Amino acid sequence: MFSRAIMATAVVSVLSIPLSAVTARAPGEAAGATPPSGVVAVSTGGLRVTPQSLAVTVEAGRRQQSAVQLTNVGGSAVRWWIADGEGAASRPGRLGEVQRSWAVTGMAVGWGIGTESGNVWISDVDLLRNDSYTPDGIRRSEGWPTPWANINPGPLDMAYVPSRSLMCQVKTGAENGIACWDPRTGDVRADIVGEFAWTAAPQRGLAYRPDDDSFYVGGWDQGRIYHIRGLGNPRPGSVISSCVPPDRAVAGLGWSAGFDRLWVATQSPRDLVYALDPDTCRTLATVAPPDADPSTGAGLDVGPDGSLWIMSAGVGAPPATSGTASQIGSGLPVFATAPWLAAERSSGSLRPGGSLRIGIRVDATRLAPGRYEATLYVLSDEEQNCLTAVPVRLLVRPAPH
Ligand SMILES: [Ca+2]
Repeated sequence: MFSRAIMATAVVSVLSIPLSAVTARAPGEAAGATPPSGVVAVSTGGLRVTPQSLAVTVEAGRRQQSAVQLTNVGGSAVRWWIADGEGAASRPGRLGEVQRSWAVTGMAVGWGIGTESGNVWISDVDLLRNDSYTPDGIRRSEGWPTPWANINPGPLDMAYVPSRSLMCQVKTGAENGIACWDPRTGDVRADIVGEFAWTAAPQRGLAYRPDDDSFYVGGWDQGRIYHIRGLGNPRPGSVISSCVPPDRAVAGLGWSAGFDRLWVATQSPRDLVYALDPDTCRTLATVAPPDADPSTGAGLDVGPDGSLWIMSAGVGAPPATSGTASQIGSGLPVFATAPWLAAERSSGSLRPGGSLRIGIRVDATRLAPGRYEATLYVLSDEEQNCLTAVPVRLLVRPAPH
């Protein structure tokens, strides 16, 4: 019967939180089945997430309610975010963990960076070119001049638009704007120019946000980050909102989907990289680049695995360096939302000792009978980015005839 449709593996909480709403039996298991050994709770710093996994059974065409419990067992307040992703957990690199770092070869002054189809594109602001590299820094043959970019500053930060297979890039000079080019030919296929608050001055950093086809653009001339409409909108480039980041020396921008974080590289004495709330520019995390050179922060991109690609710009003068590209962990996974799963709240904060039950909705109204897998990601700001992944297994049973 429907009233017995939800079942999950029993999980014990050390806090004696009533888990009746989220603990039940998997199909075929006896009541009160022993939980997996060692499974008590998952902790990310001070934030404990229970249960450690959810198993739900529901009849096709039905909805079901489950829940997770967040408890702050640490000594200070934590902010948290929760999101659902399809499939098994994607494990990101730890924030700031250096995965790759290489000197850019064959360039004068490497500056902007963007990734697509396994290529790492880097712009040369002195030779006015974009060239492609393997993720390990081997220069590939694909590379194109940028006659549309004026010298000083030249072609700057990049952001790939997957739906159009175009690399978009900040251009400055006679016309401040964005040029979008075909990585296979170098030809500009679209651009965004016009009279906007952000085209009144040169910009540096560019990020693309696929869920609403928009860009973020910003630079140190204005010290402001603009959220602007993308190419598929009636008025590309028009401003949706803007905010002022904690360090106004904006050089590069990147976007992490799922948890909606805007990454900002700065060209400052410390060259810090910030994760910001995209609506308010509030700082959510910071990370220092792997190189110690001051005031070389430049382009930034979020790679297909969620990691950050950052450029330390070449200096161009003796002893010349053409720049360093580094891939570092963001602490954030890459995932697509699970259409049948939803948390009732997406973010909040918890004081020490505080506890919160978050309803989880499972919707099988559009699912065929079968097994489905998803993950609930709970992120907290303890030690900046702490992630807990809660696997969700769903069995959809045929509706009774
Ligand atoms: Ca970028």
